[in-house]
Formats: sequence, structure tokens, C-alpha cells
Amino acid sequence: MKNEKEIFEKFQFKGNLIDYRIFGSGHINTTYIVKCDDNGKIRKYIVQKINDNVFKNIEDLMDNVFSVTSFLRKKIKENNGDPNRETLHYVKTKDGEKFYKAENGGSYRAYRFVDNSKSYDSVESPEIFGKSGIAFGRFQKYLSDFPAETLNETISNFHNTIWRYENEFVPAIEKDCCNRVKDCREEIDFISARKDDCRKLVDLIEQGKLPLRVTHNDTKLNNVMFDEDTDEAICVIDLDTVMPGLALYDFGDSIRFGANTCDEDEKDVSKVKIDLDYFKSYAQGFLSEAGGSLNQCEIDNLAFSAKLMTLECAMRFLTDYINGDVYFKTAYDNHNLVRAKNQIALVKDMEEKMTQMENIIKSI
Ligand code: ADP
Ligand code: GN1
Ligand code: MG
Repeated sequence: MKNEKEIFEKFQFKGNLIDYRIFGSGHINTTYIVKCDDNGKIRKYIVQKINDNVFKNIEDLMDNVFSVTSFLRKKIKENNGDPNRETLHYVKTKDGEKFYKAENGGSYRAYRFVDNSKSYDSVESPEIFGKSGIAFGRFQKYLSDFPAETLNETISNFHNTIWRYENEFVPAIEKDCCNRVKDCREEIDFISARKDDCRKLVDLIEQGKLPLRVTHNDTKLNNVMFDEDTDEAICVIDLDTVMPGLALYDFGDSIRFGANTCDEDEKDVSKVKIDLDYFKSYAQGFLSEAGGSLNQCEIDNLAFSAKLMTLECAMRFLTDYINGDVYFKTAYDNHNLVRAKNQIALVKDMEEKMTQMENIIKSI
């Protein structure tokens, strides 16, 4: 623990460090909340140990997030917003570096805690979920003229679903390093039967029908901060995967996580459904900001993208289970298998309700 305190003291925080603890429920980085006493005023910061198994080039990653946040700050000011609350504010180390490389080998970065904010792992009303749609839609709109060629690709082929299928999923099954394939044949068959779905959007990119945009690529509900008092969605966080991508990835991934009637790791899959009221509310929010710039092919594939992002996530959880849980953080032995089964149940329900989902999009 002494070690961690020493690491936190490397950053340009205001005041004396008085408290810190592990925070949040992300699957990738290790997140801490750190409190400092600045002459009686308590200042809160977030410090993260960046997962270097997931992010291979941390310099590139930090260059991205610094340039994206400074671009967003300008946009927010132009639109009369409050840049201190509406985008992440990174804090450099006392040596002026974007992150701190500790003696233990770990890489750490820090930002200001977004004042008076909270994140949701699930919400109780479609209205609140709809507000996250506005935030992610606006995020995409603000980044529409960001110079995409200056961005580093932090994880290659991140949402290239067919690439993941052929280069991660199938090899994991063939290798079966932990002898787990025997426990998930049904799930493997379910995903294999949908291989054609995995190539659909990639084919449309190649045919020039879907444009690459600067997108967030990890639009989980708990990657947006809400105001403690008003429940307005104020700030999009977790910018590690901001890269050229499809508007559809951002839309679909939000639905996957936030319109599920259950948590992503609910074990009783009979309860797992897509809630169409949540779907509609998110679509209205997202399209109210980003809709104006979408082409017809993007609009036609919004409902499909929700299914595809869920199928992709099922495949990623299952691949990680087969590989022995080396990518996502897990809390118990077959956690990744539970997540995969949950996502598969959601795909099944979306397939049954696909026409209704498409009609909702048409009605907006
Ligand atoms: P991961 O990549 O592991 O998902 P995140 O960057 O999403 O990491 O952070 C994990 C959690 O920490 C978030 O869901 C949120 O609750 C909290 N968090 C992260 N950054 C901030 C911030 N600047 N202010 C307040 N809370 C934050
Ligand atoms: C991870 O970092 P977090 O928890 O917001 C993952 C997403 C998955 C998600 C599944 C960089 O998101 O791609 O969809 O878990 N992030 C990365 O819950 O792989
Ligand atoms: Mg996150």
C-alpha cells in the first residue's frame, strides 16, 4: 500500500493526499479514487493503472487521450458548455509527463474526478438511459472534424468482428489451452452459426457504404458520468479506444449494455431481454445529436448493430473463457462463461424482436 501512495504523490495534485481506495467497475484498468486536502478543501482525483496487457503502446494511448480531450474542450467552449465538467481533465506528473512509469513496471495516469458526478452500472428509467444517448451522440458530433489521421490505433481490429472470429475465436477453440471447450460447445455452435453476421458491417465498409468516423468504441453506460443532482449525462469518459470506427459500433454497444433487462453477468438467462422502451429512448437521444450526419445505410443498420455488438461481446467473453481469463477482469471462476451465456440470450431475444427494433428506428 505504501507503494501506491508513493505513486499517487508523483502527480501534480493540489493539497496533501489523505485517502485513496479502489473504485468503479470497469473490466480493464485498475481505478483508484484519491482524496487530497487542499487547505480544508477536499479535492478528488482518479488514478488508473493502465492495463498493459490490453494496451501495448501506452505513449500512443496517452497522446490520443490528451489530443482528444483538448479538442473537445475547445468544442465545448464554442457551444457554451463547461469544459471542466464535460470532458476529462488529465493531470500530468510532477515531471510534466502524461503518465508515470513506476518501478514495479506499471503505468499510471491521473485525472480530476468529475465534480458532483456518478456513473451507473444500470438505470431504472428509459429517460436516464436516453440521456446517455444524447451524451454519446454529442461526443461523436463534436469529434466529426477531429483530424482522424493523427490518432493512433490503440487496439487494432477492435470491432472488426470477422477478424476477431477468424483470428481469436477459432484459434482459441483449436488450441483449447485450458481444456474448457468441452464446457461450452453449445455457445461455440451458437456463435459459429452466425459467422455471416460477423462480416456484414466490414463488407459494407469495403463497399464504401459505411463511412469511418472518429468514434468512442466502448459506449457502456458506466463510461458516462451523470450529475449527482439532476441526472443529466455530463461527461463521456474511458477514452482509451477513441479511434476511427463506425457510428454503428457506438450505437450498438450502448444498447447491448444498457437496454439489457439484466446486468451483463446475470446468471438466470431466462430474465435476459432487450427492453424496447430503453432501446427507443436511447435511439431518440443518440439520433437527436448524431442523426443529422448519418447516411441511409447507417440508419438502416442501427437495429442490426445492437445485435452485432452483443454477438461480438459474447464471442469475446467466450474466447477469454477458453483462453483461461487473460483479458477481462473476472470475479469468479466461470465469470466469462456466464457473461457469454448472458450475451447469447440477449442476441436470441434481439433476433425475435428485430422487426420491432427496426420499426422503432423508422418511427424516429
Ligand atoms: P475501465 O477502462 O476499466 O472501464 P474507466 O476509465 O471506465 O476504466 O473507469 C472506471 C470507472 O471509474 C468508471 O466507470 C467511473 O465510475 C469511474 N471514473 C473514471 N474516471 C472518472 C472521473 N474522471 N471522474 C469520476 N469517476 C470516474
Ligand atoms: C470493456 O473497459 P470497460 O469495462 O468500459 C471492454 C469493452 C467491452 C466491455 C464489456 C478496452 O469495457 O470493449 O465491450 O468491457 N473494453 C476494452 O463489458 O476491451
Ligand atoms: Mg470503462
